[in-house]
Amino acid sequence: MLLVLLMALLPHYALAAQADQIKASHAWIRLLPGDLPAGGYVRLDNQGASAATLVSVQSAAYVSVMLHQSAMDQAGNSAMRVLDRLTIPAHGGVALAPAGYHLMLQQAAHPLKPGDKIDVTLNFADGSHLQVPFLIRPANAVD
Ligand SMILES: [Cu+2]
Repeated sequence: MLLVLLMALLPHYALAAQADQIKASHAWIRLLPGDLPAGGYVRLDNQGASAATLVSVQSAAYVSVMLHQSAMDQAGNSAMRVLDRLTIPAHGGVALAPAGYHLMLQQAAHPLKPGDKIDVTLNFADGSHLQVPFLIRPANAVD
């Protein structure tokens, strides 16, 4: 009887949706003039007992959204690389912030201005999704 009960319960723990474990905060986008790509920033905290892995990001407001990491190259220049995944450890957090991990949003579907809010969808490795409202901020916003 106990074994049956355990077998009934365990899959629920094993399959806790990654998106449900994540709390997003301080989500914002730095708008740059013209066709320059915008940077997207957010703090992601994992309140679950297993890691959550972000595998892609999308928004109806932009044609393309990529996950990037800024870092210094060996010559001391700031460079960006594309990440195909970003893992948020169990009971841990990852900050997407200027000069580090960030979203790169290209080709706004329609004009945006500071104060607007757009929805961005975070897609996790288990197929779960988290929709997060991002505040549009001006080019001189830093944090
Ligand atoms: Cu970038």
